Amino acid sequence: MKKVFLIFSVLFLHTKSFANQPKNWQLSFQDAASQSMREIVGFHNDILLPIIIAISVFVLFLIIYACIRFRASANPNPSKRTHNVAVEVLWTLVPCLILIVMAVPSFKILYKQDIIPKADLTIKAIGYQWYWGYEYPDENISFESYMIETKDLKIDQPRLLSVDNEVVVPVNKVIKVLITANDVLHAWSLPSFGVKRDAVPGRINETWFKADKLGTFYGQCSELCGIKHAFMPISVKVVSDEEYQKWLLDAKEKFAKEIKEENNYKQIASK
Ligand SMILES: [Cu+2]
Repeated sequence: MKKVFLIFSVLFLHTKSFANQPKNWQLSFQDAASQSMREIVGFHNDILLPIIIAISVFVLFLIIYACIRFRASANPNPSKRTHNVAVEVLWTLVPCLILIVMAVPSFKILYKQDIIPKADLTIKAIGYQWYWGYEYPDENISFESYMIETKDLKIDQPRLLSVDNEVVVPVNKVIKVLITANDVLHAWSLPSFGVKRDAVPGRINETWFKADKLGTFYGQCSELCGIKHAFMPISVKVVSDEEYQKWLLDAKEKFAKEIKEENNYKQIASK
């Protein structure tokens, strides 16, 4: 009994217990940390899954029914029928209706995600072979984010997902992400936020998310980009407003972009 309960809880209650990174033997999605992702998960669980299960059960029933009802031993003289208008109309119309039932909520979610609300913070993600570069254009911050090698991992850092410099964003704020690449195609993807966009050299794609949970969230490059494609993870740390301001002060020092050059230039220009 215990075993049955365990299997049941793994199969059906997994979304509750999973955190924000992939787990061994995981089924289905990671925990949602944004309204967008909750809508995607809801669409999958409440609309797609029931339809998939109903179709599978129906087709299985048809196969079993046909095998028994029309078996050779019970039908020495097989039926010669080739057409049935009613059945043909039905098997065309019903799938069309099912597709429409799926398409309406799907497009609704898609277009809702496509409209970027007024951003509280803009960050820029640049894909390189094989790491991510980040900029906070309004804060004059620019840094690179490399995966931490397995041998250098600290105890609570997940393998292949931890990076040296995480993106830090405040909770409950609209974050606009500008995404591009500097060499080949990459893709910036973060499952918990329901975000995935191609990083295309010479072009800027944009997306957004509003994280409503604190914590570190992990994603990976999702476009085959070369030999170390699997080793350029994305790590976003969602913190409170105060913590973000604190990080910002440090980051402006540590990751300052071209301040010195600008000052030098101003000094030279004023001479
Ligand atoms: Cu890549």
